[in-house]
Amino acid sequence: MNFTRKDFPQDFLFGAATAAYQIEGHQFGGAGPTHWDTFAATPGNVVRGEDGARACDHYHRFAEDLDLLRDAGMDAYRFSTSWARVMPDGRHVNVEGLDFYDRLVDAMLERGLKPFQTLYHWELPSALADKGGWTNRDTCSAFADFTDVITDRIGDRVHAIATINEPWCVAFLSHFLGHHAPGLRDIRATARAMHHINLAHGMAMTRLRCKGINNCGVVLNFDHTDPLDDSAGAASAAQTWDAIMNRWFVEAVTKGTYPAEALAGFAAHMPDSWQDDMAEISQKIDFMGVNYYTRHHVTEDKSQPWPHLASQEGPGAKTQMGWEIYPDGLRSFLTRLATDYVGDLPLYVTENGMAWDDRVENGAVYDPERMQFVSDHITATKRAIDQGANVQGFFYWSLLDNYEWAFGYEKRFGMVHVDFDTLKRVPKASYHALKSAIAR
Ligand code: IFM
Repeated sequence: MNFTRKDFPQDFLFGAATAAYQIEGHQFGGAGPTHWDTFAATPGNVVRGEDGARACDHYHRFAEDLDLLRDAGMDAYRFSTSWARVMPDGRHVNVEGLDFYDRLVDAMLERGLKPFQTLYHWELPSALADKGGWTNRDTCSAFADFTDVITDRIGDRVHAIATINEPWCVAFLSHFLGHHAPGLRDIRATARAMHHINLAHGMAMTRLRCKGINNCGVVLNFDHTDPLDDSAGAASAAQTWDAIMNRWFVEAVTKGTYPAEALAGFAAHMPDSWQDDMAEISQKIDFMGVNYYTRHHVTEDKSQPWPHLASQEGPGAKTQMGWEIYPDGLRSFLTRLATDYVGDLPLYVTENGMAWDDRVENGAVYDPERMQFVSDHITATKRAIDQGANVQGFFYWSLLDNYEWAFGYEKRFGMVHVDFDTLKRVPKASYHALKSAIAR
């Protein structure tokens, strides 16, 4: 790797991230059904119809997984707490679920890892999905109730709490593009979900503040967007895409507004009196999490209804996901956020990583592509800090190979290889390289 810990400010945190449904094993510990279980059980949605029933069995193997983080010299662990595990029907508490997160957080602290909790990383309880999920405003208050329940149990020991992971994926990817649960392709449902997921963030923040909890924020995903060519149509399509994907959430949370280019399509479908929610949505946060993976080239497509655009991957080298590797996009977002939206508010790179078709050979995994990727993105983060962005940490996605949503177990993002038959963990070469780079 082309950096060491000494290149970063003294308190800069290095860590890795995961999410509950992707690793825990949802058939254990009394967790309730989620909309991802039903999405996966519907033919055509997920590669081989795979779901998170067993995943990495982290539910039983979390001690071994946390040892891996500690042994790598990591400072922090970003994890999520499953709503459907804690409240299987979205309303009533499953004590076994709370006990699990209690043990998990204590085990992090025993290993000197700072717990970075995410409240919602996508496993919506089916009982709430049945009532319209994120298209229904009531889901926001149910989420605030879940926030109370889980915070009353572990809020005294977590270092930081993010409300929602990647609201764009929860809303647009899942209700407009149909790639994630609930798999809708409906602009009205999308507009409602785009607003309600922000409101859920705001209501959860209100509950956290009522309890006097600090170090709370939200995790947004950003996609570097360039026009495909020099035409005016491509320029305007890129602006529209940037508004839907990158600006909708950050503008709402930091300024209490939605970008005009996105409202041009969504306004007619928004819930009544949505403007009245913007103050709660834009209340003060303590940090912003930034998830960054790739860039897109965008062009106009007038043959399609709004947003009249088509997007394609940029020309550079691609990961196993087919995503272009473009490290400077991370520098660019971190500095853009500091300049245009958050000023000196602490930023964390809460996800960055790549999938590759990794194989175990002679008991080891050699992944030079990932070593380069991580090195280049952490160096891009350093450049953003040098240019004035207040970035305080970097979390690799992901600690383990895991359930990659609609791609099932096919795409391997982990720094640790998981054999999904035996569940054996094998740290990859990138794990060892990062460990050397961040050794104190
Ligand atoms: O696996 C996902 C994660 O759940 C959210 N951010 C992107 C990752 C890679 O697709």
